[in-house]
Amino acid sequence: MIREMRAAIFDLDGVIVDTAKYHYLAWKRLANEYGFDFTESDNERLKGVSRIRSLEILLEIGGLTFDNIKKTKMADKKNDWYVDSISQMDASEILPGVVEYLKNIRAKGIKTAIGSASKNAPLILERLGIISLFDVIVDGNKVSKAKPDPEVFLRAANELAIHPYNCVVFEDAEAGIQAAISAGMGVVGIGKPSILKEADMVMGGFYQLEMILGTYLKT
Ligand code: B16
Ligand code: MG
Repeated sequence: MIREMRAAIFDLDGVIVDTAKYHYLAWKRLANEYGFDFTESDNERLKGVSRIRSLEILLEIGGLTFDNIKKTKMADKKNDWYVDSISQMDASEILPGVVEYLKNIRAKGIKTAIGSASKNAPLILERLGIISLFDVIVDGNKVSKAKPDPEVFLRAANELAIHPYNCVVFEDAEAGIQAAISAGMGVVGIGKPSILKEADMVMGGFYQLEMILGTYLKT
């Protein structure tokens, strides 16, 4: 079945740039302050998950419970450390093949959007110097329901004025793949096929995407 791609919607963290390492260091620092460890494998559970839900998972791992006021303060503290790290980023951290792919599809008239859970998406895109390569940016500030709810992608399609069927989402997290499927969109997983089983196809990265420029082959 051939799906014509008229819009490409990109997750940010793990697709355009690898911010997971900065999230990890900030969450680990918070965990250590509260006397427990947080491993890289624990960090896998936070990919694509909202900031407050990430904190709840962290507290589950540490076996701790706090009220909402305390949780907000903890999440703010982690975010301050995270923002310090991402403020140092530059274009050298954009993942291989991303800029070329964006320029290629835009030259063919395909619309581009960001669909990210991150409330820091505009800051990251500005640091990377690629904000102008996107027609629309939908981030964690614009949506009330986190992935796997399809809200973030449906809002991007709506702002682009493209039917969801003609949108293809590029995602690295299982929750995001589910969100794209629920939105009725095509979905390309960026990462490992063993983890992103529900995607229509899975690629290691954008350097492997030449074959689906213009039209999108659903497998
Ligand atoms: P922030 P994505 C997600 O971004 C990250 O994958 C996830 O680890 C993070 O907790 C979430 O953004 C919220 O980020 O704390 O910056 O608002 O993958 O949806 O682009
Ligand atoms: Mg992601």
